[in-house]
Amino acid sequence: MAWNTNLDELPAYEKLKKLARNPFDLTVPGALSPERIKGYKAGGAGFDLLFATQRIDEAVLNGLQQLADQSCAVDQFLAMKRGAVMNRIDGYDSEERQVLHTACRDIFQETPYNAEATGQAKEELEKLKTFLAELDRGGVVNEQGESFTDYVNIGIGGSDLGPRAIYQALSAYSLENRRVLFISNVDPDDAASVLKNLDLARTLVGVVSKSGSTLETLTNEEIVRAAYREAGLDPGKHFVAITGQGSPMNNPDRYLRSFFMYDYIGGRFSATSMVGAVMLGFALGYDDFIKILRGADDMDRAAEDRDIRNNPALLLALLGIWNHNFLNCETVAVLPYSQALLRFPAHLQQCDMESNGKSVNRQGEKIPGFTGPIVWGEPGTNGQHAFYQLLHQGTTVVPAEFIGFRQSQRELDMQLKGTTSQEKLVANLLAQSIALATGKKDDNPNRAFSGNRPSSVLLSDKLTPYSMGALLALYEAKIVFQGFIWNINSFDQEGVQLGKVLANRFLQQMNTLHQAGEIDRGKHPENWAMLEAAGLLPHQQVD
Ligand code: G6Q
Repeated sequence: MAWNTNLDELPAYEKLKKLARNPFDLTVPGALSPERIKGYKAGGAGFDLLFATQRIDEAVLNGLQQLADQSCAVDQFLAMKRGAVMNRIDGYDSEERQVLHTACRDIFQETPYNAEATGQAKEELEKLKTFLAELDRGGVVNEQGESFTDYVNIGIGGSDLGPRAIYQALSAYSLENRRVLFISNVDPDDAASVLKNLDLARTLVGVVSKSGSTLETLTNEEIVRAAYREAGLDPGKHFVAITGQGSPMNNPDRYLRSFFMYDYIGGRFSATSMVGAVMLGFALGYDDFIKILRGADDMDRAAEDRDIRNNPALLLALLGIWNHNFLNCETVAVLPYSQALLRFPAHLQQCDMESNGKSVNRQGEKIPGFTGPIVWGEPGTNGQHAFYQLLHQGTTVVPAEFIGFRQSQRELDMQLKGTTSQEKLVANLLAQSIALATGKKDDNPNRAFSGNRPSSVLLSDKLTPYSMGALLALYEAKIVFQGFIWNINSFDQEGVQLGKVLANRFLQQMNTLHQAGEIDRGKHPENWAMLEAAGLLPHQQVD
């Protein structure tokens, strides 16, 4: 089959459509047999994917394998790794870029897939290694000769979500006396709350913006620079830039150090580039950051396996397509049974929905079926005491992706009533997966559970820098595989660009108000009307 074929034109599509009329019934007594649970297990890079609780059987699995083969999913993934221009729409003005986030971690082999991009990644890593070593041995210190203990990350979207999720996930591994805080929102209270109780003198500020022109980030940078000047400190001795080469922020005179990421790395896929590296290197140390890259690289390699049973990212992508396009489930819940993964669903909301929330294919034609689902989630067991009611008994079926670990990260745990807290956590995860699948009959309709609510379970030994890297890469690969199979461009974000333009238009109008200039009500009258309705026009200017 050729690339660039719509899902519904692949031969396996019709076959799967037929199978979807009568999907595997998980509620039949004995359906979730020990053999099924044992047999429906895939793995790679330290993760097991248990998928017996999906509404599939061998025929569906074969169909999904065919879907992967016919859409050339793995070939497209390999082409992406080698540097094909994947970020494009044929015949229309588009970004026309390579997609090479995998090159950031393809640093362990002698012959990387894309030597140029991996060479650039290695160069930046060397710069970072030197900088972190200087911080450690007191070569880079503040004006008083003291070491830096805090780091403020200023960035938004891809320059915030992934790195922040990873930092939170791995805070158990933080170096002593190192703390990271984040400012992302243009809401002035975000910056204010971080600046409160912060010892600016001992803080490094990482300003992260690939474009170097994002309103929120530039505004917050100026707020923090002003705080430094007010405190009598030189921002040039505290501020570090992480940006695209050639961006307006590429001005080393204003920064203590500048680190670069490149055009071919999309913001939401940039956590393993310098975008995440500088902050995570500060917090965890260089070696632990490299372990994140190792885990990601191992998962990137597992994603090359053509057998879906050996490729957890591809299998997760296909199960998602089965639930979404064939069983018509519109959302997917990502439910980490790990408090440290608190922000991981937020990262996935961006990475998945910004990538696959598209309506036209790679030829610019309207897509006939569904593309990306709505992605959401919260850690368990907290979620169980909240929205799981709807997962079990709501009128909408929400497929779930559970993520769990056999061991906790920290030492503190104890046996209570015969089990540790970690065991209680994992037991809850497994119990939920089974209960959603099998349901429960009851004469009281309010206490009956319909079952047949699909889920998968991703399990690893422990949430470490290595497994965090692997988990990140697993979801990145899942998202790009789905995009390939839907024949969409997962790598642009016109909807986000639109937001930037719209905000600027409003801001120009509000600026006119500040300047007490002429208001041209004929231009974007809807904006003026909204400002007025929102009570944001000064009285004298309301006619
Ligand atoms: C990610 C998006 C978007 C981007 C932010 C920040 O893929 O493009 O979330 O990361 O808008 O952009 P900058 O890094 O350029 O400031």
